[in-house]
Amino acid sequence: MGFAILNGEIIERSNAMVDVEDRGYQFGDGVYEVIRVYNGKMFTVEEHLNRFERSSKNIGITLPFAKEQVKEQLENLIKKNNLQLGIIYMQVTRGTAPRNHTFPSGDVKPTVVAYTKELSRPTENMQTGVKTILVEDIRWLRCDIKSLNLLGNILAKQQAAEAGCFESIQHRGEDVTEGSSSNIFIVKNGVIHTHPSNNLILKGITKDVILDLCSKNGIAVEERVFTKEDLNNADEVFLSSTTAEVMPIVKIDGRKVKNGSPETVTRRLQALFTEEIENQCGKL
Ligand code: PSZ
Repeated sequence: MGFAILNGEIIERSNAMVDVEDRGYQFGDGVYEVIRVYNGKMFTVEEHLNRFERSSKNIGITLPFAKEQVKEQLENLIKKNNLQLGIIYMQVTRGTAPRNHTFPSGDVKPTVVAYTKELSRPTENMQTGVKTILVEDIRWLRCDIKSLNLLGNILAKQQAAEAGCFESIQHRGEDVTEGSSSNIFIVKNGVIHTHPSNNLILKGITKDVILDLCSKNGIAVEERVFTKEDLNNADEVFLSSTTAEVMPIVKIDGRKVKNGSPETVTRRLQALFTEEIENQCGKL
C-alpha cells in the first residue's frame, strides 16, 4: 500500500525509515495495535486507541499525539491509500538513542508508525473451522501489554504452521491461556468459558465485543480459567481476533472437537458479530 504515517506525517511508505538504533528494532521496546477496516471505516477504533494508550503507559511511553489526533491521522491514511477492506498496523517505540538497556533521557521522541494492508475476511475458514495444536505458554507475565516483543507468540505460531494448523492454543501447565495471536473460548452445556482478562492474556477487543454480544443476547458466559481437560470435553471451541473474528476450532492435536464441525453457539456468535460490524461500518 502506497502511504504510511511516520510521526504524524503521511509519506510514501518506501520513505518511511527508522534508525538501526530505534529501540523497537533493537529491544522490541514498544507496543502496537492492529485495527480492522471494513468499507473504509475502522471497527472498534476507540477501543483500540484506548488499549494503545494503556499499553504505552504501562511501559512508560507517553504518546506524542492525543487519541483524537491519532484517529484523524488514521482516517486520512485510509483515504490516502483508498483502503476499503483490510487492516491498519500501528506501533510506537521508545525512540532512537545510543544502545543502552536503560531508558534514554526525556528529550528522546517516541517513533510512531502506521501503515495499511488490504485483507479480506477469512470466510472459508470461518465456514469450515480450523485446526489447532496445544503448546506450553512460555511467555512473560505481562501478556496484557500488546508488546512488540512477540518471540513466545511467533515460536508458538510457527509450531502450528509446521503442523499444518491455523493456530496454537497455549497453556500454563493445565490451564489454557490464549492463542498465539487470539483469545480462546469453549462452550459447555450452553455456557461459554474464557480466560479472565488478567496479566496472563491480552484483553482482546474482539473478545470484549463477543462478551458484550453475549450479555445483550442472553448467552451465558463464565470468565474463568479452564483446563486442557475442559478443552477436550468441550461441546464447541472457537477463537477470536481482529482479523479472524469468530473462528470455529474443529481439531486440537489431531482430535476432533465433538463432531468435528462448527456448532450452534459459535454460528450464532458469528452472525451476531457480523451484525455488529455492519452496525458500525455498513453492509458487508
Ligand atoms: O492479523 C492477525 O493475525 C492478527 S490481528 C490481531 C491479532 C492477530 N491478534 C491479537 C491478539 C493477540 O496477539 C493475542 C496474544 N491474544 C489475543 C489477541 C486478540 O486480540 P484482538 O481481538 O484485540 O485482536
